Amino acid sequence: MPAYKLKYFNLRARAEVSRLLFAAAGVDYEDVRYESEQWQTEKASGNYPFGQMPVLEVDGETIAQSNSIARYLALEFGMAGGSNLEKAKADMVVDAIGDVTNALKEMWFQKDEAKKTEIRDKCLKETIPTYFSALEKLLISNNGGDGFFVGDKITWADLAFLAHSDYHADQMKAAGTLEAFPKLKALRERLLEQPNIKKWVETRPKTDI
Ligand SMILES: N[C@@H](CCC(=O)N[C@@H](CS)C(=O)NCC(=O)O)C(=O)O
Repeated sequence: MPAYKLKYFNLRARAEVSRLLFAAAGVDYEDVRYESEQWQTEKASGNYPFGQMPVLEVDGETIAQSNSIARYLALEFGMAGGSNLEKAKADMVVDAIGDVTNALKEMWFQKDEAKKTEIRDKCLKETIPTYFSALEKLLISNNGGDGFFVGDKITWADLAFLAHSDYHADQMKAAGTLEAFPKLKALRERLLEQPNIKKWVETRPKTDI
């Protein structure tokens, strides 16, 4: 097994899918978390391909871009999907979740409180229900929705969904968002019951996002 070092801020955000992959696969890695000040020094080092984090070091080689990192780990750990078609289906779920995250991000970075509320309402009334209905249908289309998004075992699509669904409880102050989507809600609970994932979620550093 290579020596893995995952570098990010002390946040779940863009690194958590990769951390969940390490946890689910039971693979050791160094979970490096920089404070903002340390990051400025790191950034100036020129060792970050896009001057941003997360990055993953694999035996000293650096990969940037959160989804590229997570996809690589999923491939390495056999959690990317079986056939190329399954891999594409897992990617599709991850990309759809990325669309929702982008919509939510607009809200987080909005300074004007009235606009923030407007975006939040749109997310809760339109974006999330639209995407979550589609995701629930996709889940149901695979073994009736009582397993995982793709194939018959956990892929990074499930973990991306798990990481994302935390944002709802924490950031949208809308813990009930999943109530309208019983299969997605049950998937979240099923994932949280997996011993490796459960252990990571219970012991990981507690952060706002
Ligand atoms: N597309 C990149 C975006 C990375 C990104 O925006 N990173 C932010 C933190 S979430 C960052 O490093 N900000 C500090 C900086 O730009 O100096 C990815 O998905 O990894």
